[in-house]
Amino acid sequence: MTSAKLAETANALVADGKGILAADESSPTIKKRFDGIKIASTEENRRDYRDMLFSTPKANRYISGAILYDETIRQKAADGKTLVAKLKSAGIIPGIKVDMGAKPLAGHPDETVTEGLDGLRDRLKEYAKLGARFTKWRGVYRISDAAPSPACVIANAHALARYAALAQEAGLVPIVEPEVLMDGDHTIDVCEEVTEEVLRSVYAELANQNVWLEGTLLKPNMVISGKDCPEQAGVAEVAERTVRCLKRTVPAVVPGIVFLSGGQNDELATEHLDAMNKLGNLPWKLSFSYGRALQAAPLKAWSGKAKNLAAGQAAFLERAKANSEAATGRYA
Ligand code: 5MM
Repeated sequence: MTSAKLAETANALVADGKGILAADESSPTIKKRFDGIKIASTEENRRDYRDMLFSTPKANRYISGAILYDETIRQKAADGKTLVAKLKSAGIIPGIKVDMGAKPLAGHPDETVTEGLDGLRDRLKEYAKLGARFTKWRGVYRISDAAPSPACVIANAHALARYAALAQEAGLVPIVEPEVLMDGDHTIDVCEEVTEEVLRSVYAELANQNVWLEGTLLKPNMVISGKDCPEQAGVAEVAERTVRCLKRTVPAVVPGIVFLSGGQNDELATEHLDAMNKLGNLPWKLSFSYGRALQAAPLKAWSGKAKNLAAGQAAFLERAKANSEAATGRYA
């Protein structure tokens, strides 16, 4: 696959008013989500839930791509069609999470490094055959008095860049996801400082590994107050600081930045994205790659019951439409 193909996929994922559905919850995470609606995390329930989202009529007006988990990319829906085939026929680009999760970083209590580089070249080839056109890898950074340590920042940036280079070699667009968690009582100042340091290190490593930025997307956290910080920054401040931080660190040739929601409530995640786009004068597209902020409402409406399928899809479409409007700064 040529560079042109990588750029074409990256640009299609951030086409005007479109964003990504992150549905790549690993088994422990989807179990947590299903616990919330009191249904068992069986293979069949996971399949039906994801089929419900992917088959939502007209979703492709707002959703460009969906990130899958290893189980999902191999799964067939109850009607016998693969979930990948259903996404493709709905006009949604299939993607795949290729990291093997954040694991304890030796010598650094409470910090993690994301693993999964061993054997990645072969896994990427297989995912491409299964129909994936883009990939995702998430590095996780916790804020505390001692964290993130330089070791955590360097190790995760290195892994993200090694992954991105391998993904491009396989003809798959890498979504580079460095997530500074909102857990903690830190101020928005600290979040901005840490996010800037993390993004600087990520782009330095991407350059070291010869990653072609035009064929990548960035999936960062927003610059936001810690969840338990007594002073919560408002929407305008989050938007201004996030855009300032990104302008300082993310090269203009990157086609798009697709935010994670990170545990923000879904309405706020939409308002923040909208406020950023309303600022205008941005070198890249700013859109969404939300998991919880797109799925919380449909998960609740569906609640594991086939009779609620239409209600689940309506709730999903509503969040997708709102975020699509926010991705062009037209959310009212
Ligand atoms: C959907 O959740 C993704 C997978 O997490 P686990 O591997 O821990 O199960 C996660 O990477 C997600 O893609 C991003 O964090 C964005 O999701 P949110 O919910 O933060 O928007």
